Amino acid sequence: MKESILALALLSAVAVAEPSLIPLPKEMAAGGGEFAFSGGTGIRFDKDVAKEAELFAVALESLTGSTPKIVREELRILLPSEIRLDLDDSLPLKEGGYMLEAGPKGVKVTGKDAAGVWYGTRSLLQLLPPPGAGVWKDSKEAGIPALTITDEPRFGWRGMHLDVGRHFFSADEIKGFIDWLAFHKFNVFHWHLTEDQGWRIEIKKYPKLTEVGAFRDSTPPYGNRNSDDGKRYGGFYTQDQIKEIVAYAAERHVTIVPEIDMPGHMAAAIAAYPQFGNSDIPGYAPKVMTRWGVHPYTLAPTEETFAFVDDVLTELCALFPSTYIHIGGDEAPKDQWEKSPRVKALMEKEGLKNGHDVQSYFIKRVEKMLDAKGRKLVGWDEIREGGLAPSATVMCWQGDAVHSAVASAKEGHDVIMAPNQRLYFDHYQHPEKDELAKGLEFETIGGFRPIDNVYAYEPVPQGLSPEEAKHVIGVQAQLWTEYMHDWKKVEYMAFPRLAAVAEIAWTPADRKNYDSFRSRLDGILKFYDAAGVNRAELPAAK
Ligand code: TNX
Repeated sequence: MKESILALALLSAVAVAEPSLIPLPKEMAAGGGEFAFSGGTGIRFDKDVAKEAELFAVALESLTGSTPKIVREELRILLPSEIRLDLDDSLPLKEGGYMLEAGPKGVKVTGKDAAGVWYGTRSLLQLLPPPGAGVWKDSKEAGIPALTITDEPRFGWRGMHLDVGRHFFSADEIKGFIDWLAFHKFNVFHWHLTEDQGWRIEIKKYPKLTEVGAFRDSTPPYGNRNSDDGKRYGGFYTQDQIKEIVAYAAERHVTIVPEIDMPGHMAAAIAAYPQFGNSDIPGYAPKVMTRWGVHPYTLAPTEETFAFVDDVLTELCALFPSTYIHIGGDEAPKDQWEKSPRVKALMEKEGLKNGHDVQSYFIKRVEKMLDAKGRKLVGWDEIREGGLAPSATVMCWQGDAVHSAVASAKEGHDVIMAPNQRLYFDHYQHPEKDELAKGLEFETIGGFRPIDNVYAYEPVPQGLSPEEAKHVIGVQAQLWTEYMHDWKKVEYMAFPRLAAVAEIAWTPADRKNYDSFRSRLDGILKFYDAAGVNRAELPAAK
């Protein structure tokens, strides 16, 4: 008897302690009673978080179906019950930290900064009954359990990447995705804007980048990666669209880190402006690529090309306020450089021994350009080739990413963990044969990465001292889209695995527990499902 009472007490403690919040907060303590949320509940806000209050009201409206009143703190307007949004920069929390106190008399979210208020309101949304719950159709009254949350992010870079080069997605699809990132407290959207198969950003000084580079003649169809569908394909974002998306993300506390991938993965740009490639080699005939994989076309390390790169970065920096600018650097074959008389002359002049030295020379030149614009360079592992540029941040992706991360951190460079073996969402989440049995459009690049394996990932590699480990500034999942021909497929590959990454990036490592995550995920799935997200199926929670 005693035992069953104890078991019951434990059960209810768990139920109170673990509402369906993803990512799980750092600390949560249950209080007594509950807050009665109703159609009359309004929002009272500090004037410095007016935008956060407005967007919270919009989110509440889309959840509950009724529009809450919002009033500025200093106005003496009485509300029947209220959620208060405040700022307190003396809170002993990291940037983005907040406290959420819910009790019978009201709910208060206090942010260390505006981001903290934003995250607090995201938690609050997840504490309410999910969309589709009966209460929102009937009484519009719901109880929020009394509790106190004290929360802050584990990592400063909580990223999600999306390749729009292989396939192009509309501005509205991008905005919708940013909403989901914000819902899970991600703060970086890494927008991979250029590829061999398509250049997707309007650059005013070089109109052919999009006139020519944004379109290809064919795409490999699902089911046969070595063939061609023969259909012209393409698209790009205008600078006006980009400005709008950047502002949309900023209001949701998401920074967009743009990537212009160079010196490799540049075939589309080189097709548009052949003079910036290695035009002095035999058989030179650049075109926008129609097959996946690694292609030989690289930028030439000439002054003319560096001026082009500088111009592109100037326009890019005017559009994207992000401190970090991603310059790619991955998979740049050295074949063309080895054949180019111009590159040979440069190597002699600069004392460069091999292709890796040329790559390092290239990246260091680009770093200086970004430096002059007050920005920081981030690039994939291969920017290590021939020696890292002095202030570069490395996005570690090869294999488990440990080798590059440990070496870079020990050299004093910041790193972001984005391992191919753990966080590549272009890999299958169910066994390949089960997926392909559903149809060719379920094809992926390969690999197997179920959500529990994603969840188990620990970003800080072993072999770093506590001081060195501080260089691990964050973690990121990647969506490479060779095998994602439309937005439905992107959603299928991203959801619900991105929820696991949100928790890896935010929640203290010692609070992580897969069974708890899986049961909380059931509540979150209701949000996805209500919005019609084409998520993957999951095994039932235990
Ligand atoms: C490697 S990761 C690439 C991408 C591909 C991806 C496919 C990286 C920096 N480069 O170009 O799309 O593999 O998984």
